[in-house]
Amino acid sequence: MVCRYYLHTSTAMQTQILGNATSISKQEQVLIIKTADAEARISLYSPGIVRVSVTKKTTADHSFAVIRQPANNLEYTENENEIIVATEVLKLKVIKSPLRFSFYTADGEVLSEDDERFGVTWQGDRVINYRKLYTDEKFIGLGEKTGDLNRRGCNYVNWNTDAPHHTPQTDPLYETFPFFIGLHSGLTYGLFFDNTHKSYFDFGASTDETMSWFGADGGDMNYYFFGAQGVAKIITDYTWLTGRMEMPPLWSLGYQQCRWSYMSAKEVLKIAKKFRKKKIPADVMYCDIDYMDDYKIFTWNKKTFADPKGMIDELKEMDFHLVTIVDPGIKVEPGYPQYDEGIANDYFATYPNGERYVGSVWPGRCHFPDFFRDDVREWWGASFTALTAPGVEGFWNDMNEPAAWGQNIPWLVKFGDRYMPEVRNVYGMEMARATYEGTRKILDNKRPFVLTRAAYSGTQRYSAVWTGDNSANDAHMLLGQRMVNSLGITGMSMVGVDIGGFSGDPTPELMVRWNSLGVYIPMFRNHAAIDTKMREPWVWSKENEAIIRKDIGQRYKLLPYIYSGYYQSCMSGIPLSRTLAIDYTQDKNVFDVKYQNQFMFGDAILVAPVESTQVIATVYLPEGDWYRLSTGKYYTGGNTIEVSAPLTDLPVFIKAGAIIPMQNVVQSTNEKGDGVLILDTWNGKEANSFVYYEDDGATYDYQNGTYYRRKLSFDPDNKRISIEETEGLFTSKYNKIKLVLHGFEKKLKTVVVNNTKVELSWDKKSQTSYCTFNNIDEAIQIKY
Ligand code: MIG
Repeated sequence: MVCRYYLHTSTAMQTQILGNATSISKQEQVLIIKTADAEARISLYSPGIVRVSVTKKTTADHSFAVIRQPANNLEYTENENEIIVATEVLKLKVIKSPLRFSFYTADGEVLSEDDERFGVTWQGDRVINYRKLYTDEKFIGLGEKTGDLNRRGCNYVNWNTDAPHHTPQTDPLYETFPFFIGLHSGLTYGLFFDNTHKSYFDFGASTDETMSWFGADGGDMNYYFFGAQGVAKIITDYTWLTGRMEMPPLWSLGYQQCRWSYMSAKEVLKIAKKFRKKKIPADVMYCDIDYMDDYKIFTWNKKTFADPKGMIDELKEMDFHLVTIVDPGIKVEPGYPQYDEGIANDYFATYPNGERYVGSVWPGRCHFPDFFRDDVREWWGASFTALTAPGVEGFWNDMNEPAAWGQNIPWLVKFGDRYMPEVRNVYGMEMARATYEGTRKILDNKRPFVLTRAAYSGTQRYSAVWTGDNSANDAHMLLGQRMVNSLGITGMSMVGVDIGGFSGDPTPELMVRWNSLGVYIPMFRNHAAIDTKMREPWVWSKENEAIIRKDIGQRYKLLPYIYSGYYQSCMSGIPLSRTLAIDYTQDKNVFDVKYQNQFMFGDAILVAPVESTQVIATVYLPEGDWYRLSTGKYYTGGNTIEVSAPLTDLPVFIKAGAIIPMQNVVQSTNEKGDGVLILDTWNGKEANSFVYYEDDGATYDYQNGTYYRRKLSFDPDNKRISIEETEGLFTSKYNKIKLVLHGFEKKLKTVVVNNTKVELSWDKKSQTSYCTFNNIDEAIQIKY
C-alpha cells in the first residue's frame, strides 16, 4: 500500500507512507525488505543495538558518527505476517503489511513501536517516523538543547547555528545530537537518528499526546535502536557505537581563564602572574581572536604578540598552558599562505558552478575549507605548526556552525559533492576532527586539547565542547548545567559553559556562585565577551576573592577523583556530570522542574545548583544516605530537605559508602604537591567501590599500559576498606595514602591494617579519624 495523498492543488507535496513488504532477503549481514517504492535494511550491531534504515534510493552508506560495523550473526524468523529479529537483549518485530517496526525487551515488553497508521513517511524529500507515545513516557537527551530535562511535550530542531544572545528557550543552538532515551513503564530504550540534514524531534508536543515523531529534510530514515535496560547501559552502548573520548590532558581539567580578548602578550602574562601572586590555582590562559594578525588564522599579531614563543615560555615557567582560538574562515588575501595554498589546491567550498563561496566574518571576506576531504583536513591539521612551534597546546575551534555574518550560508554552497543542507550539522565536527588529528600528529605523543562550539554525534572522539554565548544571569547558569548534563547523555563528558556568562556583567554574587558550581563543571572555564567588565577572580572584592580562591582550590583537591571520572568516560562513556535521570531513572522527583538541575558529579557527589539570589535551597536527595560535604551532616535520602546555601557553601552531598580520592591544594596541575593521596571514606550501610586511575596526564602512553589503577572498596558488612592491588606500569605521583574516615564511630581509635593494629588520629575540626600509609604499592586492607 503506497498512499499518495494529492491535495487540492497540483503543486502539493507528494506524501507517501511506507507500504507493504514485497520481498525479503538477506545480503551479507543485512536483512533487506523491499516495498514497491522503498527498501528497509535491518542490521544488528550488538545484542542491544539494531539499525533500521529505510530508503527510497540506493545511497552510499556513510556515517560521520558511527565507528562500528554490523555484527555477523543476524538471524531472523518469518511467518506470513511478521519477521522477528531477536537477541538476548531485545526483539524487533517487523510487521509486513504495511511495513512497521516494533521493539520489545527480550521478555516481550514493548519498548517502542511505529504508529501503525503512519510509521515511516515521506513528504517530498522529507522523511519522518511517527511513533506511538505511551501515557507515562518521558524523553531525555538531544545534547545541547534548552528546555527541561524531560523533553516530553516539546519539539526541537537540529540546525547548527551561531546563536549569540540566545535565551533559555532558543532552539536550535550550535550542536546536533539526534539521540534520545525514552523512559516508560519502568523500561528504557534509546534511539539515534543518524541523519545530518536539518532534523526535527517532537515528543508529543502537537499530536494530542498520541505520537512522538522525528524526521529530517533529506536523507534516509536511518536509526539505531538501543534496547538495553538502564540509562547508563544505553549510554555505554551509544558511545560504543559512536566512540568515546580519550584521556584529556590533566592541565585542561584545572581552572581556565579566558576573555575576548587579552589584547597583548603583556596582558596575558600580567593576568597569569597575578594568579600566582594571589595564590589562586589555575592552569590555562587563552588567546581569543585578537592575538591574530587581522584575524588571519595561523598568524600572530606582530605588534601585540611580537614574540609568541617568549610569551609561552614565560607562561610555562609559571606552569600555565596556552589555548588559542581558530575559526574556519580563511581571509581572501593573496600572499597569506593559507589562502594561497587553499586556492592552489582547491580546498575551499564552492557554488555549483565551481565559483568559490565568499562569506564575511571576522577577517572580512573569507573562503571556507572543505573539511570533508582527507587532504583538506591534513592541510588544516599541518597548519597548526604556526601555533604549536611557539608552544600552544590547546586549540579552540569557534564559528564552525559555520557562522558568517548574516548567519545564513546559502544552501547552494558545496563541499565536495555534498551541499550545505546535508553537511551543515557536521561541519564543526569535521573541523574539530581535522584540528585533533593534525595537532595530535604534530604534538607527537602529547595529548592536544581541542575545544569546539559546533558538534555532531561522535564529536567526543576529538574534542571537548562548550555551550556558546550564554548570558550573565541565573537562568543561564541553571540552563547551562542542564545542557552540560544533557550533553553527558549524548556522549560528551568534557563540557564547559562560560562561567559568569558570556554576554553582560554578572553581579558579584552570580560570579561567586557560578564559580562555585564551576568546580563541578567538567571543563572549568571563566570567559566573557569583549564589551564586558574584567572577570578575573580578584576584581570583585576581598571577601569574594577569598571564596573564589577556596572554591578553585576545591577543584584542585578533587582532581584525583575527577581524573578517575574521566577514565570512566573513556572506558564506558558514562559522563562526569550526570543528570540524576541516569542513576535514579525510576524516581519521578528527579524530573521535577524544581530538582531537574541537580546532578551527580562522578559516582558519588551530588550537586544542587542554587541561584545567586537564594541563601536557602530546597534539595531533593534520592534514595540512599548522604552527607553534606561542608558540614559532614548526615541525611536520609528519598527526601526533600531545606538547607542553607550562602555564597560560601553550594549544597554538595556525598553518597554514603563513597571513597573519594583527593589531594591537598596545589597551584597548578604541574605542581608536585606533598605526595599525599587522600582517601575520604564516608561510612554507609551499603557496599561500594571506586576505580582509582592515574597516568602521566600528558601522553598516550596510558594506551600501552602505562597507567596506575586500583580498586578502592568499602564493605560495611565485613567492616572492611580495601585499597586493592595496583594494576599497570605507571608509578603513582603520590607516595603516601591518608585514609580519612567520615561518619564512623567517634570511639574508633584503632584499625587493623594488613593484620597489624594501627592507631588513628582524630581531627577535631572535621570530626574525622585518619591514618597514613607509606607502603602504598601493596594492597592495603583496613578492618575497622
Ligand atoms: O563573533 O572569538 O562563542 O566564545 O569569545 C563572536 C570571539 C566570535 C564567539 C564565541 C566566543 C568568542 C567570540 N566568538
